[in-house]
Amino acid sequence: MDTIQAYSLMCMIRLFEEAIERLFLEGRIMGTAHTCIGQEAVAVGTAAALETRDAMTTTHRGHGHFLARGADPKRVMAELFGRETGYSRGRGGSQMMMDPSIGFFGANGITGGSIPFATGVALDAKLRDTGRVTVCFFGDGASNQGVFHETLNLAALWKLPVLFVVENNGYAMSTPTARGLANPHIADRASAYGITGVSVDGNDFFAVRDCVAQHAAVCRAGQGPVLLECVTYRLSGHSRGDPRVYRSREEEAAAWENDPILRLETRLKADGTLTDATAKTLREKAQACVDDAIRFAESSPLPDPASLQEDLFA
Ligand SMILES: Cc1ncc(C[n+]2csc(CCOP(=O)(O)OP(=O)(O)O)c2C)c(N)n1
Ligand SMILES: [Mg+2]
Repeated sequence: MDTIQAYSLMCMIRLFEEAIERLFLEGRIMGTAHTCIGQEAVAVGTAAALETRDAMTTTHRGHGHFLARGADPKRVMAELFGRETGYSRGRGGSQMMMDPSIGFFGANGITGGSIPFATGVALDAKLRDTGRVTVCFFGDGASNQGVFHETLNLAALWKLPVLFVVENNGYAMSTPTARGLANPHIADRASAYGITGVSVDGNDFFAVRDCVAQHAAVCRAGQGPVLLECVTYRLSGHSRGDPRVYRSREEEAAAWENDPILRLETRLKADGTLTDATAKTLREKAQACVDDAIRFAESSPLPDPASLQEDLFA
């Protein structure tokens, strides 16, 4: 993935998420969703550093990770619309999408739920010696779950090829990290398990990409897991309809100054990779891709009620 592709992908993810927030307000999609506006550089920077054979797992805030990994925006949107053409045939919605064919082993509505799951994928890679690295995304809130500590201990003990990527986006629902973490530097927790912990500017596409590439190589070389903290900011509310009463509009305005897309665009223009005109064209293409996805989803059939008991595991 070159930097122009990365920029296009980040724009598409942003526009996809903005569309979802709008579609909820208009009552065109149901249920709930958590958007990743402001965190696009983590998703795309990570995806840009991985190989085809690698794997990813995500959280409740996972559309960006999935799209960055190569998911079809049409099928992601169709899943949000509850249509048969969606990734889970319209039965799961926002937090229930996966596609093993692109090494994407799913989202998880349980805070911290993906941490042991990703580690299982990494155990499989180690036992079968596939050279696959698994990236496990989770949030600052999830890093307070017991399962985070249990899993890091085991992954470190067994030297599993898993890159734990914690997106420290400033909040767990309405709780700011300063009120939820005794030590706000999540990367420091790595030392408890004798593994490397690194903190990186999660709004800098290049920093994320290079850091993931460097530490994925460590995992791939059999030297065990690494904990990578990407410091970012959740520009969106926690989930749809969040009035964001727990933070000020001034704080948000300051965070928008650090918008990862704006930063990448400024950098690419400064080094001559991108012009105003090309940026405009790329954004228009990204918007067309999202509009196509909405059209595809809305024109897709709802699941047949007679198929309700298919694909059930109980
Ligand atoms: C086991 C469990 N506890 C609580 C919740 C409710 N919940 C959903 S998202 C969330 C906050 C997660 O915060 P963080 O891990 O920082 O992720 P972010 O939402 O910031 O991406 C909580 C507590 C849940 N889904 N699962
Ligand atoms: Mg968080």
